[in-house]
Amino acid sequence: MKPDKYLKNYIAGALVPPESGEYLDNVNPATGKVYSFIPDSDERDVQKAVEAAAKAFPDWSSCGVRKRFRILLRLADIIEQNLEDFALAESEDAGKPVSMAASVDIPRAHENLRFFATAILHFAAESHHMEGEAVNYTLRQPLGVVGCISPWNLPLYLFTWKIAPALATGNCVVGKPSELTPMTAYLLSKACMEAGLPPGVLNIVHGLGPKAGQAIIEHPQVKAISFTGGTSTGRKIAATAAPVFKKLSLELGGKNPNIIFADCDFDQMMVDTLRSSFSNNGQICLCGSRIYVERPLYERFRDEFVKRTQFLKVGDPASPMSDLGALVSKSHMEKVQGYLQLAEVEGGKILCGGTPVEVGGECEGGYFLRPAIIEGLPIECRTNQEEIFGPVVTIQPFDTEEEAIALANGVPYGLASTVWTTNLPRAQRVAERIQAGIVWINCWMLRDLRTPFGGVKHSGVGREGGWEALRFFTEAKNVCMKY
Ligand code: TXE
Repeated sequence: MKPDKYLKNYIAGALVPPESGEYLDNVNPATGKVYSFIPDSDERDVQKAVEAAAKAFPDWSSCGVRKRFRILLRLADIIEQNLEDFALAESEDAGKPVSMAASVDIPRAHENLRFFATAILHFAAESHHMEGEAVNYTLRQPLGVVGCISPWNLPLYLFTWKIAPALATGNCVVGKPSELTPMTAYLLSKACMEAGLPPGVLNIVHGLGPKAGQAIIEHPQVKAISFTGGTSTGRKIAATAAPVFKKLSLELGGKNPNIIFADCDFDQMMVDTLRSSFSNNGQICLCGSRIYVERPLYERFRDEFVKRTQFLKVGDPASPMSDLGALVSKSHMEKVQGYLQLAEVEGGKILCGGTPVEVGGECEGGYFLRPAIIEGLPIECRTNQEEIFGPVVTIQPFDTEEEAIALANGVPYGLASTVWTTNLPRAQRVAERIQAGIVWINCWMLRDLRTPFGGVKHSGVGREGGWEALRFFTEAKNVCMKY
């Protein structure tokens, strides 16, 4: 299943060009060169996609869970059978190492489909008995046409995380992947055709957020929006969708704390802290970007962390030797570099990294940056308050549990957090008090797809994962029957 030079929208079961006839450049971030073109779709394409979805809805929503289960499993199998092509496409589009796309992104995409395909077989609603008088039962009905909008950092992983529960519950979807990383969603449309997904059940419209994305949000027939992306985009989406009472699930930014106590398992903590800091160049909403270390361990931690970070190989995403590839775009790289300059203005000391890497060869024009560690910044400075979303972390010592919790909670975000200690009562005390949707104790990014996933404060509204996602994509209707 190979990428094409000119991508097409997937509407009503067919690959079609955009109504405008216009295309946007698609850049390979590892080379800085345009390598394909994506539809510059607008409200006319979205209208067609919504019409196709609305037409498909009566059959899809009433065909029974077993049929939906079988088709979604077939789709998962096709992705798995074409893992190499999908991984290469993801790497070329997003700049991440092929090894990462092949071991994390694409396997998780087919797992998402399998997880929700099977979950729907076990999904049940409640009943409430009023003794001697009546019984209430709850119907969980699909919403109709829903919108799924996903970002560039984990393209197919997050796109399937949304569309799988939406489709499993019987909705029809108009989806839009990020304009920066459209290729695996395009391959997914080919896979849907091969899997026999009925026309219109899933429609994929490519294009810019403020144009194609906004048209999906605004469309009166789109009943719910599931969005992952930046907090300011989430705010715009909420401002459009809330006044017309659309259901909203918003997974937004993070500024996640890692709290490391001196009694932790040092070796395991170091391995996972390196991962939580720099996996995918820090471009994962779950990455820890503020690291707080109990003072007796601080210097040992700092020296070892700097040493291991300097050892990370930044290079050609196609090479199996590369730990880190390119950042997703030129403008994102400039944003991250801007934060590094700001950190110095704010009085921070860059202990390592932060400089561009000349990879050379094919990758001469790519957006490569050495991972950076910054020391000496207070919690209230912008570097510690704003989401950078790059290979940049700050480190700081703390003296008491109370202080660590105050630091962890001292930002507007609240997505994920990590606590390292062998003192389990303390771990649980801290977990209770951290303002975040996710707390990892002595691990990072260990994911069970049944668990609720999402953030508090400016990190979002609602939860994905497990039953939460199936509930989001259905409307509860209580039926009360007197006897
Ligand atoms: O994301 P956007 P951007 C953070 C990260 C990053 C910042 C901005 O800090 O630097 O956000 O990144 C679509 N109506 N995260 O600007 O714009 C867009 O086309 C409807 C964190 O690249 O939020 C894309 O499909 N849709 C994050 C999706 O929204 C709109 C992952 C996300 O893009 C739209 C990505 C609109 N008005 C960035 N405007 C995470 N939490 O994982 C844009 N879009």
